[in-house]
Amino acid sequence: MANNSDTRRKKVQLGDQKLKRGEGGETHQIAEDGVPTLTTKQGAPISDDQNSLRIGPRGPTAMEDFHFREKIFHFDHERIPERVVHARGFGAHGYFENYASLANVTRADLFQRPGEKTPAFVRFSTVAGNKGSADLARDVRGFAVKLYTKEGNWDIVGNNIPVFFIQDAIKFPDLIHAAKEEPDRGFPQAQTAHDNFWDFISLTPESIHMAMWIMSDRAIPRSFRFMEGFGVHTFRLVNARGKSTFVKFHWKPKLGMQSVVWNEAVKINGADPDFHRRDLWAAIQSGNFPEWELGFQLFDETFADNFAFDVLDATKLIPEEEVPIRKVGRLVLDRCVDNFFAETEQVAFCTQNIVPGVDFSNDPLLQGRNFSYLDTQLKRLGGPNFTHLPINAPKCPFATLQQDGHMTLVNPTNRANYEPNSWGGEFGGPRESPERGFQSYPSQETGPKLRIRSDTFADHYSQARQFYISQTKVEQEHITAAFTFELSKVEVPAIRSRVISHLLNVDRALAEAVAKALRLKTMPKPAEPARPPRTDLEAVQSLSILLNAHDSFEGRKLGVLTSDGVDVGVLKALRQALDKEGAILEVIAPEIGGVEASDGSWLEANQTISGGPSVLYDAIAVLVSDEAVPQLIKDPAARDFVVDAYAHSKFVAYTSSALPLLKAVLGNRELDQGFIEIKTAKEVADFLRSCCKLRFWERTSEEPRRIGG
Ligand code: HDE
Repeated sequence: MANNSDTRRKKVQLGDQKLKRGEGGETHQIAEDGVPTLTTKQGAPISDDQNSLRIGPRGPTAMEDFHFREKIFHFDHERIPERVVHARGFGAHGYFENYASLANVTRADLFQRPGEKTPAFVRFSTVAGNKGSADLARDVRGFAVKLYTKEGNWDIVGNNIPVFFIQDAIKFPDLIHAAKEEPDRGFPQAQTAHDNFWDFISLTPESIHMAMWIMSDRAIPRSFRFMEGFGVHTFRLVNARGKSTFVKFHWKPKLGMQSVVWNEAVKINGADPDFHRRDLWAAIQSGNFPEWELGFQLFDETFADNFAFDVLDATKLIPEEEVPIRKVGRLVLDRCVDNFFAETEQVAFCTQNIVPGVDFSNDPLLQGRNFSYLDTQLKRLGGPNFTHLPINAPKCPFATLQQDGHMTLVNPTNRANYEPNSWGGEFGGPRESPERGFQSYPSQETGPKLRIRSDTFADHYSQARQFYISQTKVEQEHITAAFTFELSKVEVPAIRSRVISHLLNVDRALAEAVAKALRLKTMPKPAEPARPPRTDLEAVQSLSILLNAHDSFEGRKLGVLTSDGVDVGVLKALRQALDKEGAILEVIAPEIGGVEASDGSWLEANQTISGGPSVLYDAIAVLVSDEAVPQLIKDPAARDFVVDAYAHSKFVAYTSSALPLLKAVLGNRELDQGFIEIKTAKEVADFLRSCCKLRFWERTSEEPRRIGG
């Protein structure tokens, strides 16, 4: 019988693996060469991990094989229930740095001292898809931040869209059932383009504002690094004197916002389903730490009473133009997790995790969430002691009188596990602190007990319209195309019509454009609104992605298609210019082994042409040699590389030798100003300046930047 135990020991790679040492006697489990001995969970050394124990070489497996049984038993229990929503997510560590003392508005400890850093963990996610779904689903993105403050963990469990579908938490299960895969068939997954979703939306007018947002490019972000975050609900801040100020939380990405286009999203999902997680991981690993600024929109009761909408209604936002955002600090993500499961999967965000100086509002969605998050962690993590997991434990001292339960790691060690108690000193345990402890804001609450929705929540269309007219022409075209795509996947014509009947209350031109694109035979009547939509809300710049772009290529990626004979001078100039801008260059070559450049030097490739399609890049350069062109013209992947970049309005740099490829692939289309020939360093600089605009929208839209329909 083969016994390869010698080679087997060498196979154990020490790598980054941290040696888990018991409390004593640890050294004889580690051989002299530093390689740890494989053991059972009980620490018993294992001699053979390749063969189970059996009776005779071809006989049955012995029950006494404790190593086999432990190994299989543990494997069988590796999975925990995935999150019922936001199952697919990706997390990273970092810190929040406070700019100035905010003691006048909040007593929250993390905001008291300028420059103070608070450790943070952030998990980004999609909502509808399962854990293994693709990153570029059209969906809301979760933006959940855990701040390990010196007075407890504070979780801001937000999204990348500032409003929500529903006004009352009791509708959440219905919304999510409708959005996720249909129960009889188990599909479609990670998609809202199906009957159940639009059936629910069309029967729930309060969701129309949010529907506008998810049909916009906000729902297909280029990367987590390029999206905004929102706390969504109105919260309270409370200062040391007990004065309360209402607040809405905003996260503003340092690199500005950017999205992809739908056709690109669909292709990215095939080319790299992990596009977003890879992007965040790569940025952090390379030291380009993603950053957001935290902003407060602060307002008082008088503003709340006079605002056109109810500040407790999560289907509404307060435009920045009406209540400006005050930047209070920055969030930096500078460390990837050591282990995905232990940290990203087991992190337990709870909206009710707040700290002294922050308080809830009566938003009925928030109130419902405060029940749901704690409850869901019990199911997911299997017991009440999930706070003992390192990712969930506070980093400040904590002392409770709670004890026992599954998997407890910390129990009170004092004699008294109750209070009041008369044990003094070390035996008595922790005591409450009226001065330091959390005080709920003493708002006056009275009224009859009713199942009712306030009248002040009844306007469902006005802000949907304001959102639409605040978009540039390109963005409006994308919204029209998104509605058309989604509704074309709906099989029941009556559902399509019902959605259009709502769009008629938002913007007639939009409704007509979608109806036409669907080839709807008869235009429905506008849905009966609970309250007539207002038409006096003006377009605001803050709601558009394109009007807030940063004019920068920092943090973006250029894909360079090369071949043998690639012009090494041009490539060098490109690399230098991109380095200076803080952008990344990837070399794409016919074979992964690389290419021989014009000066005979060897150039390593990052991707092959089929492995690195242009959808993975923000802009492309085609630097192939004359000799390579005939072969590339025949290669479908090389053709798609150019055609897709063209169709997705990307900037394309090229050397004159590559021109025949562009011409052959694009047929008789004119090379517009988005195509830039590069030879000199100045031309390379000009190309990069164009790339800062991110897309050459003129190619696909006649009036790319005009606001309003
Ligand atoms: Fe959530 N949501 N949610 N949600 N949510 C969950 O908690 C829920 C809502 C959000 O990365 C669940 O731990 C209800 C709004 C994020 O781990 C669950 C309602 C917003 C995450 C839950 C809402 C969010 C969740 C599932 C209606 C933006 C992922 C797993 C009232 C402000 C957190 C979990 C992470 C996760 C319930 C609505 C954001 C079931 C009942 C509005 C970012 O508890």
